[in-house]
Amino acid sequence: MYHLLKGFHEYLTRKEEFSVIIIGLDGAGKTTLLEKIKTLYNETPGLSPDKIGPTVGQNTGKITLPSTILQFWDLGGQRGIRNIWPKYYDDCHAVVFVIDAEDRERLGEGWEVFDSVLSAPQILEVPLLLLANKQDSPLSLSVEEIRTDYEDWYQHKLGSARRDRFGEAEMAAATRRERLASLDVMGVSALEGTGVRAAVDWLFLRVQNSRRESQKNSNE
Ligand SMILES: Nc1nc2c(ncn2[C@@H]2O[C@H](COP(=O)(O)OP(=O)(O)O)[C@@H](O)[C@H]2O)c(=O)[nH]1
Ligand SMILES: [Mg+2]
Repeated sequence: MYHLLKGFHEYLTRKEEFSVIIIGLDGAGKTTLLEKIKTLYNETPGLSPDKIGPTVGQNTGKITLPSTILQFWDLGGQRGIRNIWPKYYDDCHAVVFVIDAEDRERLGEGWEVFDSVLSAPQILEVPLLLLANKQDSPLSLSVEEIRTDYEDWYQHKLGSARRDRFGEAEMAAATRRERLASLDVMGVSALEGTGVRAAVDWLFLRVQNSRRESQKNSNE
């Protein structure tokens, strides 16, 4: 009887764990975001921004929400270590791409990398959130401007690709159009915490929904 009750209690209080990877160029604010999430959701606060150095390897953090645990992986963004991201793609339940909305000079480089994430086959079905970080800065592009900037960048790239390899670009364009149509972009300030709860709420809802989708598909 005890075991039965214990099992039932465990069933009721069971928490499902989901992995969320945080990627983007170095300096975009990924670690600041992760530490802010820890501070907002955990009893022991995360590191304060002045204690954060460049990320070598990865940082992790866990938060507990109703019946759910979100495990975050902040992966380094320097050029040499970006090639480890795909190793995490197979096991993640959501992807957060952080863009530095203040650094106009590196937006193109950011879009180049974002574009490869957008079209990575392992995560085509995985919820993807684009965060326009550093909204506290008056120099930052707004969410709308970020969206437009990416689309302009992409049209430009498509234009030059069309002249080179027509078929391949057309095919990739169809996949991307679909992905882009459902892409959510949110503005945050990892430094001040603005918009961070809204982003975590989004992740919470989306991982729950995509789990239900995959259960539905496997029952069919
Ligand atoms: N103004 C402002 N600066 C930020 C914000 N988030 C991060 N930063 C700064 O951007 C720099 C890089 O942040 P970091 O978290 O190390 O970026 P990472 O390389 O993507 O992990 C640091 O100087 C941060 O203080 C933000 O929301 N607003
Ligand atoms: Mg970092």
